[in-house]
Amino acid sequence: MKPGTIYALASGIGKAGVAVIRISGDASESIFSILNSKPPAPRVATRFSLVDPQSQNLLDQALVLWFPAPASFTGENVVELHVHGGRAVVDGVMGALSRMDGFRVAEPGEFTRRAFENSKMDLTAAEGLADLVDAETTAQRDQALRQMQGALGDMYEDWRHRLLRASAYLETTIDFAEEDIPAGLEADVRELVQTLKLSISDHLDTGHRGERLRDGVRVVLLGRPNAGKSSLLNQLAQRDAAIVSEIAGTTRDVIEVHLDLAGIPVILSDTAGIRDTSDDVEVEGVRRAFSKADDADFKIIVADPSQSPLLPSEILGLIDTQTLIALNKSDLDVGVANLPKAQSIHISALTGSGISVLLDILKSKVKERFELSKQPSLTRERHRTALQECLSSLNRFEEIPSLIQSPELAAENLRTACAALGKITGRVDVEDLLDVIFNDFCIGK
Ligand SMILES: Nc1nc2c(ncn2[C@@H]2O[C@H](COP(=O)(O)OP(=O)(O)OP(=O)(O)O)[C@@H](O)[C@H]2O)c(=O)[nH]1
Ligand SMILES: [Mg+2]
Repeated sequence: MKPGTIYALASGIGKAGVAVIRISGDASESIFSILNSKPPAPRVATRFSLVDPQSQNLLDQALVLWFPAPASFTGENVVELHVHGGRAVVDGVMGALSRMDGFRVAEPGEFTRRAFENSKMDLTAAEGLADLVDAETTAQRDQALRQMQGALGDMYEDWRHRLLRASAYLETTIDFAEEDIPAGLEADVRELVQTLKLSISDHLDTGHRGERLRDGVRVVLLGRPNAGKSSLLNQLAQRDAAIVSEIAGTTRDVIEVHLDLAGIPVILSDTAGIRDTSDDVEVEGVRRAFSKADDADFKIIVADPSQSPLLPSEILGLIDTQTLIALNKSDLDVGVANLPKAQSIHISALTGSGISVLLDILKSKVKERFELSKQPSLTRERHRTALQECLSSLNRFEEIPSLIQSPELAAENLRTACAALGKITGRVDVEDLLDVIFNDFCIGK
């Protein structure tokens, strides 16, 4: 941990009713001697006149909270100053703090890092906290809160402890004569590993639910030029985000807007109309449209019934069971023939007719696949990589023909599997293994 007592503005920058300045570290308490006071009762808001120790100018009348270590966010001595949120007040107080002995401005994330280093939270909880601050929709908030409260960390820790226990049992057999090894040990350990592998695979296989809830479900609008994709994007976003014109090939770059559908964040992309063209910029636009289609969770194909063919083969090829077809320009009343089997809705991106039906269908599709599940979902690539590492070690473990014959190799594979899980929560201490051996070990003699 980098030394020093750190301070920072914990609330947003700019004029506000109240601003909160947070101070953490051994020297936090020295604030009170400068204010010629003893620390107030812990965690009780107390009014103080904040006076600049250098100029003796009154800086503000503030509410002050004192959290003595270890019962604080960081686990260190923490002081919170709730000052009036004007620029001059905040600048004055921050300036006075900068002149205090041992005080320095906190680096980004340093309070949370200290909380982690003082075992106030594991890494997944710290990540949950970061997500909570970024959360814009209710589902994002719920998922982040759950993670911050340890739902994900507890699950990974439970898995790791089960592996540690298995590994501890195997390690002890290394010194045993074969006849002293309890019958059934090999089968028990193998069963435990198999069950755990299933849990991990299930968790990895939830269709990126947690990651999409964090980052946004990807919905992409695709279709021929002039079908009305940009008009539909503007309708759904309820603003003029993309240029609309009667010239075919207007949109070239991918245009993204963020929507909140039933609390689930959605990134809606408008793309270039798909057609064969010799215009280099448009060719690149079409390439990007196909690439977006590849990454999409849901595709909405926009079609104009007055165009023939309604959907050329390269667009028909993009349709899957989840795809919605928006038959646009319903205000023009053109008949529709030869519709593909996917779900289709009549809309008019010009008048807005049918848009709410389209939105409802999209909402229910998004909810069905991405709503917060009972089991906590995987939320980050970092976790995915570590879990895959863990699974590889467990696969290697399973290939060992006899655990009793090669206990060192078996235990080694379990240890690397544990270490991979430990990376997720930040608990990779070898002390753990010793603890398990001494506290939980009761085989044989
Ligand atoms: N009558 C009618 N015209 C529409 C409707 N939706 C879009 N248009 C018109 O169709 C033309 C093309 O609309 P855009 O939204 O630019 O179409 P696009 O699919 O984004 O086209 P590209 O960007 O060229 O691929 C514009 O003149 C729109 O005003 C509709 O529902 N009814
Ligand atoms: Mg367009």
